[in-house]
Amino acid sequence: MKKLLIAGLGLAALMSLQPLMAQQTSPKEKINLMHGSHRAGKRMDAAMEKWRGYGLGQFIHWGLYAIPGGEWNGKPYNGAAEWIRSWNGIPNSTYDSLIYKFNPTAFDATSWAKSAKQMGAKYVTFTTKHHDGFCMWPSKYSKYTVANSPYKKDIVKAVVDAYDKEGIDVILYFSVMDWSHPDWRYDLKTKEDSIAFERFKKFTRNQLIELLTNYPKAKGLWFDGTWDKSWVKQAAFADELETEMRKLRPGLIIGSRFRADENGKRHFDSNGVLMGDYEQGWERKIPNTIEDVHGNDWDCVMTVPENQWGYNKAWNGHIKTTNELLEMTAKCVSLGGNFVLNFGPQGDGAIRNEELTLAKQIGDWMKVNQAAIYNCGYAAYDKQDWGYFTKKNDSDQIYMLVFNVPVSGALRVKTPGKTTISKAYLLANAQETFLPEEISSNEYFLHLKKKDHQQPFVIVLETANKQDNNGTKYEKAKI
Ligand code: FHN
Repeated sequence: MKKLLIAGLGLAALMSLQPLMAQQTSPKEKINLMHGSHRAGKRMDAAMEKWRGYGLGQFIHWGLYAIPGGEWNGKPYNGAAEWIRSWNGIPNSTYDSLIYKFNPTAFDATSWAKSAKQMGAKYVTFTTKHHDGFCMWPSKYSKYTVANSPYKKDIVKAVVDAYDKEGIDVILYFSVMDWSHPDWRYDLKTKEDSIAFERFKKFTRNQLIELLTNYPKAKGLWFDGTWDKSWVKQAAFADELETEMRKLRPGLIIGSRFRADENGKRHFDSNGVLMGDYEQGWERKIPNTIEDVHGNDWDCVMTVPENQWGYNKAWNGHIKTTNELLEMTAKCVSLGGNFVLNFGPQGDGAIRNEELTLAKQIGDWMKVNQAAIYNCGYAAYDKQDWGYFTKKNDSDQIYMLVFNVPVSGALRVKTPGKTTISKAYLLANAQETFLPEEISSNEYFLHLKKKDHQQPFVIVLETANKQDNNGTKYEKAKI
C-alpha cells in the first residue's frame, strides 16, 4: 500500500513536471504567416542607423483642437485636448466648423525648428492628420484641409522645409482612424460597412502616397489610430500598402503601429516578431530593463503634462520638470531607445512659453552633455542608483549620467567581464578627473570632490581590457 502510494506520488510529481519538460524539449512551433513581420532582427541600413543615433526627438500635436485648447464654452473637457471632438457636449458639425477659424497668424515654422534645434532634437514627428481628420496639408482627397481654412497655406510643407533646413529629420504622423470621414468604421458589422470601408481604404492609400510624394524629405511615417477592428482586419491590404510605400521611398521608416497580421496581432506578429522597423508601444511609459525591449529598436513618446498632447490652456496636474525630462531621456538612451518629447502649439501657432522654457533648459544641458546621448545606447553595465550608463554606438566610450548624488559622493561602478577603468573625467571639463578606487574585482568607487550638484552631469569612462596576468588579482569564490 505504502509502495503504491510512493509510486503514485512519484508519478504525480513526474506528471507535474511534464509541461515544463515539454516546454524545454519542444520550442513553440513557428506559425506560417502571410502578413506577419518581414524581417527578423534590427534593420541595419544607413537610414535606420541614423534613426538609432537620434537620442532625442520632438513630437508636435497641432490641429484644429488647438483652438478650443481643452475647453468648450468655458467648460473644461476632462480628456486629452486633441480628443475634444469626441466629447458628447460638442456636435461634430460644430467642431468641424473650427476649420473656418483656423488662421494661425503667429505660426512660424522656422522659429519652431530653431527652438527644436536649440533643444537638441534630432528628429520631429509632426501630426499631418489627427483623429479628427483635419489635414494640415492641402490633400486633394479631402475638403477638410488647411486649404479650405482662412490660413490656406500648406503647413506640412512649412514644417518639413524649416526642420530640414535646421538639419532635423521629419517623420509624418498620420492617424488612420478618421472621425470626420463618412466611410470610417470602428468595426465591419454589415455589408454596407464593408463597402464603405473599401472606399476608406482607397482614400487612406491615396493620402499616404500623396504625403510621400509631396514631401520626399520626410524620413518616415508614424501611424496612430490603427487599433480598431475595422483596420485590424485589413492585414493583406495594409501589408500590400506598406510594401508599396517602401518601394516608393526606399529607406522609409515605419514603426510597429501600422498593421496587424492575419490573426489580428498588432506590434508583434503571431510568432512574437516585431512588425515594422521599431517598437512604437512605449507611449508615456519607459521600459525598466533591457529585457523589456527584446533586442528591438524603440522610441518613447512623452507628454509634458499627463495625458495631453494637443494644446490645453489649463496646463494642470503633474507637469514634468526639466530634470525629470532629462532623466527620462537618459533612461531611454541607456536602454537603446530614443526619447521624443511632445509639444502642443496654441491655436494661433505660437508655442506656449512653458514649453519654450523647457526646450531651452533641455538644450542648455544637451549642449554640454550631448555626447552621452547622441549615437549612444545600452552599455551592459549594472544599473546603479545614481543614474544611467550609456555607450557610444561605434566605440567603447562609456558615459555615466548622474542624477542622484549619494551623500558620500561615492559612485559605484561595476564593469563587465574583463574591463577595467583606465580614465574617468567630467564630460563638461576633462581636467576634472577621478581616480577610481578598486573595491573588488570589476567594482570601483569614483569619489566626487563636489557633492552639491544642482544639475545632472556626465562622467566619461575610458576603459581597457584587463591584463590576464596568469589569473586575476582576486580569486573567484568557491561554493
Ligand atoms: O489617441 C492618440 C493621442 O491623442 C495621441 O496622438 C497619442 C500620441 O502617441 N496617440 C494616441 C493614443 O495612443
